[in-house]
Amino acid sequence: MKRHPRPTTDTSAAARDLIADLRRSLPSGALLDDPELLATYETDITGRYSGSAAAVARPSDAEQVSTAVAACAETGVPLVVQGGNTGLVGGSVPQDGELVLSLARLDWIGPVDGDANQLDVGAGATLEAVQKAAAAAGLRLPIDHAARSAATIGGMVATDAGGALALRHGTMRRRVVGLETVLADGSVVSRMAGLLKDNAGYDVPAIVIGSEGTLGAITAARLQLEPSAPFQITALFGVPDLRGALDLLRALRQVPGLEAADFLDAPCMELVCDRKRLRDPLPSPWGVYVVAQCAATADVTADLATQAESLPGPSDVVAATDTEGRKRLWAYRELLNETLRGEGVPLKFDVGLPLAAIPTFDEAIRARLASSYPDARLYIYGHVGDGNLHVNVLDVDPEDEGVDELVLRCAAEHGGTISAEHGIGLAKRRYLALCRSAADIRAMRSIKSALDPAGTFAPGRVLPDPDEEGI
Ligand code: 2HG
Ligand code: ZN
Repeated sequence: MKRHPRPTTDTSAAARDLIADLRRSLPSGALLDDPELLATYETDITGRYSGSAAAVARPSDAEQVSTAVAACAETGVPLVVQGGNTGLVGGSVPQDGELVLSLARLDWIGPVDGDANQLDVGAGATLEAVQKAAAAAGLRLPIDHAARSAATIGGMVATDAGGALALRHGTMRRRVVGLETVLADGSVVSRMAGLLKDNAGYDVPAIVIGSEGTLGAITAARLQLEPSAPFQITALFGVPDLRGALDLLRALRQVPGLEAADFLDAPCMELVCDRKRLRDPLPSPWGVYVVAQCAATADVTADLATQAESLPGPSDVVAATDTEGRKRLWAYRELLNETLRGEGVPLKFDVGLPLAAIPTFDEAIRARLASSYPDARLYIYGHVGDGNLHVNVLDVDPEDEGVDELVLRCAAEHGGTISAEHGIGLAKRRYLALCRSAADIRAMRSIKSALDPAGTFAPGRVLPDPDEEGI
């Protein structure tokens, strides 16, 4: 079934009015409408989702964002907020001639507040730039993922991004102690004081975080940093299967400072080694590889070794404490995303499961996919420590929604969520009811219509259309 046809460019009168209005009200260079320049904003990183934009607005401060949002509300042209365009669920790809509101130019990074260990940043600052700013002050932003050089803080807050360190440090939500948001009427809600205790009224920022650009445009955030740990160790383990990985996780929880436990299955390891010309990490092959990391105030190598020896089943391990060595071990896991993109258009799923259900989910998904799509290639990896599995399916028609339903239904049947950290976007909105009750979805609709009654922000994302055949 084709669900994401590429619409023709919208030349409607409303779009023309909007473009004329924005030309008048934004500084020159802040509006792009040359079709060639629009192309990179119109397709996502995987190539699965694309659409057409009326134009791209590139404001450089919150006031200009407010101007652009108000112009959209006035002319009735919807908009989609875009950060680094690294999303995987079609959430920030324009549809049917929407305005792309690119916040990439809001890339300022303030000075570190050394009293509170907090940092103000613009929505367009990349994760990597903010990590570097924190490090320069002897601190750390403990959130990380492989798209760090392009993903922006605004996008990560909007999707409540997770990543490898969520096991100990939580998702983006836990880092945000202040937020500035432009709402659909152009008004700006600014809560940037960074107060750790502040319960005056409803927590508007808490609702905006994770709303995937459907409730407002995040223009700035105040982030909580942490002291950096003097000792870090990364270990790559081989274990027979996911049950072995869970045994390992249980043991690793005894090691001080455990902050990440990612994994990749054997086909992932074979593929990444082959395509990226990496040496096998361990002398013999294993069914599952776990990349774990501890950050502590003292050397925990001995604790790690003790726990590794205590495992009930066979295992092997290689570890590094120096930066280069640790990077080399993470490379097996981190290079997977681009490796898979190099194989075609991967169908990507980002499910979350109760830890105990991981092995049975894994068995079920392999069996169901093999029976319905015998030619499909399946790669499973992700963050075993927090139950977040990235299921990637290759060699199937990217327009075939049957795979989506099969994977997401399987996650829901195992007590999980259809979206752990990538969001719902366009990709999964039809399936929201698999893991959210009717009452829950009704409450979400009420919030959406209260904050954005005209549907200016990202229509059709997250919430299923009431008239769409949902699941
Ligand atoms: C990761 O954990 C990211 O590497 C991206 O969440 C996963 O591309 C993916 O499927
Ligand atoms: Zn991930």
